[in-house]
Amino acid sequence: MNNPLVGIVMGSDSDLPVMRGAADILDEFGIPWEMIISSAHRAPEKTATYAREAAGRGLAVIIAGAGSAAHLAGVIAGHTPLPVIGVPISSGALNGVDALYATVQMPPGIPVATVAINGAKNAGILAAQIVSAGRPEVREKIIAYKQKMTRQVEEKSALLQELGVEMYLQKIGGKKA
Ligand code: RP5
Repeated sequence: MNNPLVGIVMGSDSDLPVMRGAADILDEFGIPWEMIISSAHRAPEKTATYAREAAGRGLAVIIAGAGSAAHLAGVIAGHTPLPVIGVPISSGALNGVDALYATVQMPPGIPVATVAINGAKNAGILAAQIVSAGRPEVREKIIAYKQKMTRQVEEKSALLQELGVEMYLQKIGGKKA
């Protein structure tokens, strides 16, 4: 796998600190990706062209992250047969609730699989799960990733039994109090 399988699109460079979370987790799964900045509002032609050409270029999934009146994922979904994952970005006065509603509330016929506000990491995992259909080596990595999370929960619980609440909180710096 060398050619990008996942396209990561974001509305602005201000979305990059969040959207890099998708690229980072795709790297963990060994899935090649590409990343561009485009905008449903500021660069509508570029966005439409990218979406129309994506499947033909071999992409399997598109992740689209945008804030404010976030139409990016929906517009892309309208121009491609590929599955589109939307990431509502927290920006501006409404802290991402505007982007969440704009991304998730798609009309029947044009789905956008919407993750949480700033949920780029989950978008990357979902993209990997989609890509894993027919790619057993990716499926294995996803299984191992989930097993690792389960182990971590078990280890934390065992440590909590051992240390008790106060010492456990001290150990983690009280950061989850
Ligand atoms: C959206 O507007 C972008 O996706 C970004 O989240 C938000 C603000 O964009 P900038 O003004 O920072 O470029 O289109």
